[in-house]
Amino acid sequence: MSSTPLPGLDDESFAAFLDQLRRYVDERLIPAEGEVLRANRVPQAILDEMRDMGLFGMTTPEEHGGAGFSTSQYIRAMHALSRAAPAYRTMLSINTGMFTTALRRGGTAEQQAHWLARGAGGEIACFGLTEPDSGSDSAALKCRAVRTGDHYVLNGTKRYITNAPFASMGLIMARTSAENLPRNQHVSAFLIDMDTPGVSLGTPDAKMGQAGAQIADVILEDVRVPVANLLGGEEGKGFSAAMQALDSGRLSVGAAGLGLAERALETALRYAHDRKAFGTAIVEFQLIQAMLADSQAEIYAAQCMMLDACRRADTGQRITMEAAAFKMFATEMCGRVVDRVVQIHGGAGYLAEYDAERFFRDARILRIYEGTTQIQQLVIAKAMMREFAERG
Ligand code: COS
Repeated sequence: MSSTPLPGLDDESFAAFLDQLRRYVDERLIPAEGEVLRANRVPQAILDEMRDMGLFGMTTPEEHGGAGFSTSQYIRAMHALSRAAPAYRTMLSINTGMFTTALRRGGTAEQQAHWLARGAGGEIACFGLTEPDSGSDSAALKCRAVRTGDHYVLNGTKRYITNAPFASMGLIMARTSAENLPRNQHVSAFLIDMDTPGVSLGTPDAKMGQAGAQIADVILEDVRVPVANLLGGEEGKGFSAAMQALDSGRLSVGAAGLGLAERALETALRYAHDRKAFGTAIVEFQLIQAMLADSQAEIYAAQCMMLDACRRADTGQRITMEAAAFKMFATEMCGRVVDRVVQIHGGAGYLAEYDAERFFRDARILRIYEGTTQIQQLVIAKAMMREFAERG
């Protein structure tokens, strides 16, 4: 099992990659947003381009067909993508984030060789932790895996599963013990092919925002999964794998909040220059300037947090606290920024015709998924208390 940080590209190659990605975002992804919104999906041609650019394999080690990006490189790439509609990042993010992290940290060599290569090649993955009766309290899951000979039989329902409608692979958390065990060791993780008999999907859920990013229930009825697909080959490793995967997922969601806030603020700055009131551009009014300035300062703080948390991850440190703090701050900040952006647009900010309204709706889920703000507060406080106890 490998858990060492990935080495990453050399600085010059990464700078060239990021430059190319930023151009792709501006010249291809942003102009295609209308199509994503109308069809409620990312066009196939764009998915193919993203595969050809190697974006699905950003965090996969080179020996498994990926680019081997360091955490800093990966998160900076997700940040760059997040200037465009959230669906683009979402199509990649389960592969490059939670699925790959759990496999790299917790998978056996054979599992890594098989599943990482598929993910890097662009087969879409989903990650099944949440259930109808367990969201924040993830260890209370009911989905059951019972061993019979050389298979486990899985039964249960997973809810709000991002990318499920497009996925061919899933990493599914299920309980291998009816009783709750210390350190949540009743939770195990299973790698499954989504076309396994007994796996079916609910109708994709209608949502407030983030058009093109789809979620659905994953229903498991007597799904037979070979023992070889138990993550790490050992029962009881699932919760830890899920939490480590969430550390990576939270950095990515923080970067999404930051990218969206930056895009929204640019839109407001442009609007404030164009829009006239009382005989002058509204950007000249100090109360408008205050909203712009507060937003810019908060964006700067989130940029610094992102770079610091990623730098720590690249030195091999556990970044549970930093990922939670960045996710919490960046997504709450994004909520404040998109609200001000609507305000700066005035009545126009409430109209679907302007992007401000869409940004406002797209931002709302960021404070909820991959751990609500309240869960991040618990994670941060727990880390503080643990450190305090260790200091004695
Ligand atoms: N990295 C590695 N191991 C971790 C870990 C992490 N980030 N977090 C937990 N673990 C492992 C550890 O082994 C831990 O035991 P120790 O603390 O003794 O080392 C064990 O798991 C149990 O962890 P913990 O005691 O923190 O679990 P809790 O039951 O207290 O739950 C919360 C913690 C509530 C924070 C957790 O359930 C959570 O994050 N919930 C939100 C889930 C979520 O984000 N869902 C969003 C959708 S998923 S796509």
